[in-house]
Amino acid sequence: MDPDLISIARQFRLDGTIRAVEPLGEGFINDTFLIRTEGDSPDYILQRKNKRVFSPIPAMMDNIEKVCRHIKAKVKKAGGDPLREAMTLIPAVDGKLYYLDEEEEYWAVCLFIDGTIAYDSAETPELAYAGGRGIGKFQSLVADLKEPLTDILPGFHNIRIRYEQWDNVLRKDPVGRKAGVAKEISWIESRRKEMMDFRKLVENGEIPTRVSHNDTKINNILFDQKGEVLCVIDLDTVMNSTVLNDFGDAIRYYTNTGKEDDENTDHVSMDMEIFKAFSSGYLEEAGSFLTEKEREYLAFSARYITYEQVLRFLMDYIDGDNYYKIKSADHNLIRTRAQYQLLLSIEEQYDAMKRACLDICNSFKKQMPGS
Ligand code: GN1
Ligand code: MG
Repeated sequence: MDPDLISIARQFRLDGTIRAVEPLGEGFINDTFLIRTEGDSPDYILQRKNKRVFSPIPAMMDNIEKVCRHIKAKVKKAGGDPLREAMTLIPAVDGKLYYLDEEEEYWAVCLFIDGTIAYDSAETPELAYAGGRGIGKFQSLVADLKEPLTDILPGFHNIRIRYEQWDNVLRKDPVGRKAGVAKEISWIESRRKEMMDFRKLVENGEIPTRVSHNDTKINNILFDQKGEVLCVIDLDTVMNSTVLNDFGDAIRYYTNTGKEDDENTDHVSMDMEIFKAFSSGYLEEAGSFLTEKEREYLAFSARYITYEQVLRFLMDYIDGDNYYKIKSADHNLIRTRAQYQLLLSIEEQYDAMKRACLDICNSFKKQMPGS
């Protein structure tokens, strides 16, 4: 039965009278709605959180609240507006950060920040540059968060654990799709070693673990009318991992000249100009706290995360489409092929990407007094 969205919205401490609750956006995991209210009262975002993906949801909401509180305090100190430059969670009437309905579904609400723009692609280098600054600034804001965060998705960007899941799904082949995707499977298998080599650097601490966002698609950032980043949203995946995952995931998304699920793979490639613009913005904010090793692996992180995404889409296809929302029976396979094309393009341009990162880092060093 469809949930009664208005009565669910009424379970939260909202200002004003609810006018309507409408679907919003195209997230692959949660279901998102806009709560419109009468008159001058603020509008709100309502989400049904996906409990098959995130578990336990109450711990996830605690993570989000800790991060928001931390960012708000800093925004306030800097003279900014904490209601616009950070997400504001709205508690349920009983004070909890979520509402559990009769179907055992979890719902959460946050303030809708009006007058902002969410983009689906990085249309210009200027936008990519602003996005890079936004992610870098987010990471620096949460860098000194002392409160512990629950690992809400164990192994999320951990390729060792992804391989365990992958080997399992391949062994079971639950819907008999494996034989039809032998070529695609070989794309994954042939790159195992280089991906594990990167992962080992994280496991042995050569690449440090920090608070990171872990899902840095461009539509997880709100821009203001001037094109500056106002607020980073979609904090479900905020956890401790390498910040390179944020950089890599953003590059996977921002630089793609095609769509994530482009049926025509000729459209898909890595746009070097967008790469340079994002990296410049990112390093302007994050360059000062990244270690030498992190800077060295920036370009590789784009290979790592794009590869992981190929694996995740293909694994979900072989598994019978249990994770990502799909629009057609072969949607996950289309996504796999499009992301693989992007991976090939990144691999081709890898040396130039590494050089570009080095040049940007060096140009900042020159600007710093005393260096
Ligand atoms: C999911 O929820 P959304 O659409 O922001 C996914 C990301 C993937 C992305 C693929 C929790 O993000 O990891 O990269 O789809 N989020 C989760 O576009 O799995
Ligand atoms: Mg999202």
